[in-house]
Amino acid sequence: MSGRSIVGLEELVSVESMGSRRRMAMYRVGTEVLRVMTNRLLEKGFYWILPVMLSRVTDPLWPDPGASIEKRIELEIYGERVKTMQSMIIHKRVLVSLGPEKFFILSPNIRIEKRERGATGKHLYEFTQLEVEIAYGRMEDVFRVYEDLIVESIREVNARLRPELEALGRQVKIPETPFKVYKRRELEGKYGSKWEEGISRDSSNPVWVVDIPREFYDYEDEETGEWRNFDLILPEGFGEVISGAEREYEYEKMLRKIERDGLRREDYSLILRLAKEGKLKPSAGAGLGIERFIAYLCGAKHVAEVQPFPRIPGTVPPL
Ligand code: ASN
Repeated sequence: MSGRSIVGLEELVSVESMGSRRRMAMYRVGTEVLRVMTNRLLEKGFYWILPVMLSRVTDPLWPDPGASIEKRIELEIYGERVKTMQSMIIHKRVLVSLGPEKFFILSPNIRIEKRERGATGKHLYEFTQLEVEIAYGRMEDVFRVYEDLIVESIREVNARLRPELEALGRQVKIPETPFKVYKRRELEGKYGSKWEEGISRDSSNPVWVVDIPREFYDYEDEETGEWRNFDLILPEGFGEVISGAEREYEYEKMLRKIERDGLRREDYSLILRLAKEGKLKPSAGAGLGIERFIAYLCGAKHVAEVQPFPRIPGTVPPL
């Protein structure tokens, strides 16, 4: 999965290989994953909301130590400054408070990652998250939702796409549920700062990791210092595929955290106003990186292999 040169990658995802047997099998797996996941969520009563891509406010992706953004894109429309979407987290928080209490969004994100990230095998500068948000939800509710989506899509892919899996020379076994939960501190003790790689290499089932210091919107228990947030780590070096959390909803606390992070409070004035008026509901949610999950099922060498129009950091393809 890692350490490939960008030159090799460009070849791997050239326009000519767009319709190869291997890539066609990947698109088929992707189609099945999207079918199963959206169907399961609809059966559970989630609303299906369509995404937005330009907005006055987006996810700051800061101070997440895992983020490595080279450039934040802002442009002017109708005389106003807008940003391209880094994640719909702020939109999800507002919608879950004022609109449907549980919904999902297939949300395209633009994150201009540093060039070096082209070689990790895991990063794209355009990708899609399957975002979920549940009013008054807890982390465990979100765990159960995604465990079901993951298990059912693997089951269906294995049952229905035998020729495709054969072409890919790959078959992922159905994971055991519930997935194990590790604390980030315990993994740091064992693996140091590269805990994600360590646990991904050493486990054969996906695992949840909780309590990861990051953006202001994730809930932090001020008494214990623990964050009520999580990542899901896939095995075999595929690494993180879901991030999520229970959310902050109290005005004073959010304001304090926004200032602590050195962010501009004006950027978050809407969500702050709702919090101040007591209209921001507690919620929990997460986003699953669709391309990463498909890449895992397909045993892709680089996550960009599952994209017909690959978005590898550091490269700008013809299409
Ligand atoms: N989708 C993530 C969440 O719901 C946020 C992110 O992508 N940074 O927590």
